[in-house]
Amino acid sequence: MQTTIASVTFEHPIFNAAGPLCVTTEELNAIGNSSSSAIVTKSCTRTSRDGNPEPRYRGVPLGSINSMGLPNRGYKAYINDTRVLKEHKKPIILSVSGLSLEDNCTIITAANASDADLLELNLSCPNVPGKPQVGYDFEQTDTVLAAVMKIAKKPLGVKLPPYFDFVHFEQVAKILNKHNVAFVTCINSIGNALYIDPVLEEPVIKPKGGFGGLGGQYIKPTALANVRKFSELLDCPVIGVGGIEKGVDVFEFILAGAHAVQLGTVFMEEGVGCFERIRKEFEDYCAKKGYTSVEDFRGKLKTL
Ligand code: YRO
Repeated sequence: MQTTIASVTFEHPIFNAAGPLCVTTEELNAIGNSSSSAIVTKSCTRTSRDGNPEPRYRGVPLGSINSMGLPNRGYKAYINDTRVLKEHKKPIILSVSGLSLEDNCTIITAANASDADLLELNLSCPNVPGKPQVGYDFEQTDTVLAAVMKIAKKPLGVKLPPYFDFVHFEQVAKILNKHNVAFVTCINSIGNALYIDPVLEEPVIKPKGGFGGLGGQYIKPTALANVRKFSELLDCPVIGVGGIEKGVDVFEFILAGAHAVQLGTVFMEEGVGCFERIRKEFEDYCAKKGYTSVEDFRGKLKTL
């Protein structure tokens, strides 16, 4: 069940998403010691950040909502960690989320000399105050990619927000193909949802009046749609993320065209044990279907 992305081989297609439980060195080592097939670091900024006031994450029956506010130790700490994390002998993916184009360039230049195998640039980030996040502003997406692709010496992919319009899929894909991004990870959480506790008559998280990114079961069909569309339109591999919590979910994402998948909410809720559980469930499901490699069914969703 090996899979390859930008010439980097993964023992199986299931690893952690940037965000949950990947901020501290201890958490990253725990992912290294788990059945996760790679180690993805929390999106880093130029300087360390405490993030938003708590409560800022809440698991709910069908998923999660968060407004963490990018708590992280700053890029130098993660670049240092790559040297130690290498001992786990699995791919290391450095997630980059600078708050300006200049910061992204600084971080990527430093990452060129790290032990990261792949760089994942988070486009769900405000780059210019008053403008939408980069991923929802196609002019900015084009400008940012033109600049970062010039300096990246490691394979650089992008993490995308969800899209909901066929014309948007086509416009984004055209830009990503033009810049030869190494891979695309979709989707980030569905932005600015609101979850209300009717007993307390309050939102469940504190920042931003309760607005936050939606994850988990709520978003799986949107994630599958984004994976399907982009895997048809792009010249590079797609990594799927959004609402995976069982082995059969992994199967569905690969059927839709994913080369690998990442676990967000389920990892936050269950901890590192989710990687071995879901890997085993996925392998059992494939065995039952008579499939022995992901190429047997990747992208082969049937039509009605
Ligand atoms: O709040 C976060 O740190 C966060 N949460 C998500 O679900 N996705 C993200 O990409 C991030 C970091 C980026 C941002 C939302 C704070 C701009």
